[in-house]
Amino acid sequence: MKLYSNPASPFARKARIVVRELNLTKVVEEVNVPREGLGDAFRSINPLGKIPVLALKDGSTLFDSPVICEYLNDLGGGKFFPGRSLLRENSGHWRALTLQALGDGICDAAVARNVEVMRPKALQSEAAIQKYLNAVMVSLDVLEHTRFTAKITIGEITVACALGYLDFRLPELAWRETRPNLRDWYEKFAQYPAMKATWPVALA
Ligand SMILES: N[C@@H](CCC(=O)N[C@@H](CS)C(=O)NCC(=O)O)C(=O)O
Repeated sequence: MKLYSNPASPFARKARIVVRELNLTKVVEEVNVPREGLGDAFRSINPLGKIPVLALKDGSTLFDSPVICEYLNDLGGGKFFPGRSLLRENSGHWRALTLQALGDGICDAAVARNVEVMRPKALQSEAAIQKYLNAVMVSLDVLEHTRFTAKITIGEITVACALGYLDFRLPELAWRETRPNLRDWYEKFAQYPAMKATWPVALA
């Protein structure tokens, strides 16, 4: 099967980490899609024009990153999506999915902010830029007070990809300065071989 991705995408990085952690590198071929290959040029593969996409052997395609990661987790017998429980809703399955949504949401806001600042100055909306930045900052504050354990779920993977993306695209945020717990947690998480092997790279 083929994983359409590129080395700058934090969403694709989640799937690329799961592939490595579950030893799926022999069955999942990574196909690099450059920036100019996205949007309209990519709609025949994903109508939304976005990566990541997982193209299966039977011709079907899966997107977006939460769906792909769950599929890969099942395929590789992983435990990144803990089982459901209604007894402790703030742990296990629902916690992992909510943490994943928070990490993905940080990336969505950071990407939207970057798109806005790349527009001609006269067309930029300062209010929109501030709104996106607020979403990132308040989410980081929530993560600073999140208790992380040694258990790694799709939530932790996504948060780590989001922090890596902020370092890559928004280093001026200096998010570590006021968030020592998150800084220490990320410093350890960033040592995993799958994190190191998927470090963001600027597109040519
Ligand atoms: N919710 C999607 C977001 C994917 C996404 O935004 N991908 C970006 C790359 S980081 C993309 O392909 N953008 C191209 C475009 O919007 O034209 C997911 O989780 O997979």
